[in-house]
Amino acid sequence: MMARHGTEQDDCVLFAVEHGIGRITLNRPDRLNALSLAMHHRLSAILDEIERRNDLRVLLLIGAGRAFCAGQDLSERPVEQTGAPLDLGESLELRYNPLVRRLMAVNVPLLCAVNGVAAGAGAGLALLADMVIAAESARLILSFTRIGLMPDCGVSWLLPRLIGQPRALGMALTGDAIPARQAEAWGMIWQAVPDAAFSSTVEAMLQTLAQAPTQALMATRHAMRGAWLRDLDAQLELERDEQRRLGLTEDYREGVSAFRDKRQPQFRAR
Ligand code: T3D
Repeated sequence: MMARHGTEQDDCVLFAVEHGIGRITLNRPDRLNALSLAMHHRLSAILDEIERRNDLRVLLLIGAGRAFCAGQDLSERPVEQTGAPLDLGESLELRYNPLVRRLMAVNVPLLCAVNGVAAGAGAGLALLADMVIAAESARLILSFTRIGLMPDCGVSWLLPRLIGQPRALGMALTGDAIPARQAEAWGMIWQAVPDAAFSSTVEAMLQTLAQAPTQALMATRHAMRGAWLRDLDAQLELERDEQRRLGLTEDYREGVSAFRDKRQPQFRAR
């Protein structure tokens, strides 16, 4: 009985690595991959493994079935029960906030493939990726206010910066579903693609990112994500320091050599 329980917990989020590509699949399709406590535990263990590994070049986050993720599993929120109410602040402190921080800090590019609806914390997880590719039929919903909550997972910080205050507020206050094409037009995601081309587009992007000079990509992420918090002088200094470091890497030497030789570079993340 115990072993079966363990297996179910492990299966709720899948993780596989091949050729430098790590794939995290949220895997409770009958619940639209709503985030249960077991999924949080499993994601935490997967992130432990990711932080230990040194063979990853890119990380994919995707959902199984017709949804990306429907946010917090509301079947784990028995609001009709009497007794001490659940402390949602604790839920954020212990689970959501560490998950957001750790996903944003993985030391390879994070690609989020939004295969279907992304609601609540599911939308939050999607938006924190370095790049988001969505199937055209997918939609993003800040469904928090629909159940009497406010946006979390850093959405209230990130979204106004991405798409501006009026759109971010409109989306959050109404809880309206934003189709993938509109999300792309608003600058919320990198690309919306026809459903038939979704898998091939995601795979092509994974290959591109896996073969890229990883250190240069991570320096770029670090510079751009933090740019909102720095003034121009600080940003110029950061660019100087990071360019100095990157100029000493094998990948830089390979990039320049390949350009001169008119061949494709073979970057090795060194
Ligand atoms: O609690 C804390 O720790 C605080 C943190 C909160 C973070 C949050 O994420 S709050 C927001 C929670 N999420 C939601 O409010 C979204 C709820 N879901 C929906 O609004 C809709 O399901 C969708 C818009 C995502 C999709 O709609 P639709 O019509 O395509 O599918 P559906 O029929 O509603 O759902 C299919 C099944 O999945 C259904 O189960 P059934 O009837 O077939 O047995 C539905 O109950 C289940 N499901 C969908 N979302 C959730 C869920 N079950 C549990 N939790 C869910 N979030």
